[in-house]
Amino acid sequence: MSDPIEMSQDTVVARATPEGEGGLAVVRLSGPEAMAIAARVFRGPGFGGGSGAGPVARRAVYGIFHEPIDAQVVEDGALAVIDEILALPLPGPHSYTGEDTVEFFCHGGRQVAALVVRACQAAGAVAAPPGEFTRRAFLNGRLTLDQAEAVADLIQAGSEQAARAAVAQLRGGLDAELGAVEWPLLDLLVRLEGSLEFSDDDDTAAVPAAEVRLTLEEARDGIETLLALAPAGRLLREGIHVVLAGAPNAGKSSLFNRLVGGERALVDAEPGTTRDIVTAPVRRGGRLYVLHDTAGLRDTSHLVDGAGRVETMGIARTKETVAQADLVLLLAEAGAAGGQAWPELAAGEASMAPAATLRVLTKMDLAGGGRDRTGLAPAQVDEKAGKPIATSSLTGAGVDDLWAAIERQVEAWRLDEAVSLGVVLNERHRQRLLECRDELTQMLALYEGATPGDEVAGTLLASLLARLGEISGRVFTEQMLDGVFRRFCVGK
Ligand SMILES: Nc1nc2c(ncn2[C@@H]2O[C@H](COP(=O)(O)OP(=O)(O)OP(=O)(O)O)[C@@H](O)[C@H]2O)c(=O)[nH]1
Ligand SMILES: [Mg+2]
Repeated sequence: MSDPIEMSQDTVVARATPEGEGGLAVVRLSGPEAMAIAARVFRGPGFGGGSGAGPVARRAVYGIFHEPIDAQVVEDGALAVIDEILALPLPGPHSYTGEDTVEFFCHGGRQVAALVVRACQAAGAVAAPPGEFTRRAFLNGRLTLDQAEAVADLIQAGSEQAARAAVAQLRGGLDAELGAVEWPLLDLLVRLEGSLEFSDDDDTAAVPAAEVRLTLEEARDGIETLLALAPAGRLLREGIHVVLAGAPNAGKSSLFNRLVGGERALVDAEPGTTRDIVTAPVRRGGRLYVLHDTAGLRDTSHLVDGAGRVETMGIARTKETVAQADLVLLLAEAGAAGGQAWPELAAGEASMAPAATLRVLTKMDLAGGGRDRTGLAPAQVDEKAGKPIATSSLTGAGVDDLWAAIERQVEAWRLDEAVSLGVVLNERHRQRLLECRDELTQMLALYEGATPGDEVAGTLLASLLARLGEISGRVFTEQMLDGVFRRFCVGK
C-alpha cells in the first residue's frame, strides 16, 4: 500500500527567515546531533564549555556564537566570534519537527545568518532542503499531510482571507471534515470484517445491505460537500483572476487602471494600444484579486503580408488568459456608433472554478442620443443576460457598482465557508476526492444488483479508505511526499 519512508538521521540547518536586511534572523538546527552541534558553536548557559549540565529546555539563553573550534583553542580563550545571539533549545519531541532542535536568533542582514549556518555545517550539520523541517514534523506525526500543506499555504498566503483559511486548516479543519466521512466507513469495514471472521457461525448475519448502502451514500454526500469547496480553495490560494476583454479601444485599459487604482496600463485613442497582458493584484475585503488587461479582440484574418502579426499574437494571448479566468468582464462602449457588440468568449474553460462573466458598458459619459437611459444601443440589449453595469472611467461613475457586482459573484464561490471550516482544498485533495466519489458510485452500483459478498465489499472499502487517507497522509508514498514538500522554502 505504501512504501516505508526512511527518516534521515542527519542533523539539518537552515535560516528560517528570508534573506535581506532586518533586525533579526532565525537559524534552525534540527536532528539527533542538534544539542551537540550547538555546543560546538555557541557558548552560553548550558551550552559549550560550561558546567556540562546541558541547556534548560525551552529557555532562551544569551551567549556567544563562534566558529567551531577544537578544545585546545578554547582553552586559550581564542573564540572566533560571529555574533552575540539568543539560543533557544527545544528538545524533542516538543519541537516543530519532533526532534531535538535549537533555534538561533542572530542579527539580521545577509552575512550573519549565513555565517551561523556555515559554522553549524562545519560542526557537523547538513544544509536542509526546502520543506525539510515540515517533512520531519509530518514523519514524526506532529502534523498530518494536509496540515503540512496548510503551513505552505500560510507562508505563501497572498491575502488576509487566505492566511485565515490556512491557519484554520493547520488547526485541523480539513482533518475534521474528512474524519466525518472516514469514521463511519471505517466502522463499516470493521463490521464487515467481523462478519467474515465469524462466517462459519450461522448465527452471525452479514451487515444488512441496506445499511451498507446508507453508509456509502452518506460518505458520497460528504465528499460532494467537500468537493463543492474545491473552487474556493484555489481562489483563496491563487487569488481571483479577473480578465477584462472587449473590442480594441473599448476602454479596457482605462477601466483596468480605475480598478487597480493607478496608471498601470497604457491608454491611448489609437485602437490596438494594449498588446501584451498587463496584470496587477488588488486586495479588497481581505481577498486577493488578480486583474488582467488584454489586447482588444477583433477579426484579423483579412490582414495580409504579415500586417497585424503582433496584434494577432496579442489576441491569441487574450484568449488564453480568458480561458484561465475565474471572472471575465466583457466590455462594450456605450457611446460607440451603432453600439459595440459584446465579445463572444467562453470564460474559464481551463479554470477549476465555475467561471462567470459580467457585462460592462464603458464611456457612459459619451453615451448620448439614440440610447435609452442605460446607454445601451439596440444591438447591445440582451434580455437574457440582464442589465450590464454602466461605467465611465473618465468620471469614475459605476466603478463601485462594478466592484459590488464582482463581490456578489465571488460570494457564490463560498470562500467564506471554506475559511470558516478551514478547508482549503488543492488539486491533490480534489483528485483524491474525485476518485473516492467515483469508487463510492461504483460500489453503490454493485448494490443495485445482487448484493456483493461482505468480502468483496470489505476489499473495496479498504481500498477506498486508503485513497481517502492519502489526503491526510495516513497513507502515503515517497512520491506523494516529494510533491508536497517541493513547494516549501528552505528553512521551513
Ligand atoms: N470619454 C471617455 N473616454 C474614455 C473612457 N474610457 C476610455 N476612454 C478613451 O478611449 C480611448 C481608448 O481607451 P483605452 O483604455 O486605451 O482602451 P482599450 O480598450 O484598452 O484599447 P486597446 O488597448 O487599444 O484595445 C482612450 O482615448 C481613452 O482616453 C471613458 O470612460 N470616457
Ligand atoms: Mg488597452
